[in-house]
Amino acid sequence: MKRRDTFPTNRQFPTLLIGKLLIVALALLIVTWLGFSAALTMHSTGTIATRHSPTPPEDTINFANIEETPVPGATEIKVTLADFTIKSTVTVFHTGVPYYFVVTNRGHQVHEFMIMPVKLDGSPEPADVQYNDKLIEIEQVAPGSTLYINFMFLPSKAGRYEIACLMRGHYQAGMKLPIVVMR
Ligand SMILES: [Cu+2]
Repeated sequence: MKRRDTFPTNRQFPTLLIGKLLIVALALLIVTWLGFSAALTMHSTGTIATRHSPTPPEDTINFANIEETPVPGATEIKVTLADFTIKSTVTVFHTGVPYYFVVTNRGHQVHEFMIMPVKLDGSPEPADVQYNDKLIEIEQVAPGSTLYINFMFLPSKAGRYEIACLMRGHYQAGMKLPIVVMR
């Protein structure tokens, strides 16, 4: 009977230990994150004294402002970002063709213009593949603004992709458009 009495205690011990370790790990993460944001804020503003808020003020958001002129013979592609859809006048592209992307954010929120690979069946790649093999990533397209970008798909980049916005929750809300790049 005595052994039975101590049994639950023995079983609880590793659970308690894991719980404590988790709390310590979480605390470390928070401290690291706070330090990281402080460093970022310092880097972007050059001062630490006036910035105590962990949320960056509006004026530190780096909106992309790309206004390239089209290369001769480029095919114009109109991409429309909205809350929360992506439309494009073309979804089948060819390698070696100069494209001129005109990307407009018609939404009320900040969006991102990204071209990232998907699997052959169209399902998303793991996050590291999405980021490592992305072809374009332009963050922070301001509401109401338009970007003008020349882009050519290299022959080695033929495959399946998505035009996507990976801002928090936007991809899940529908900001993805399958495209194909053919040789
Ligand atoms: Cu978005």
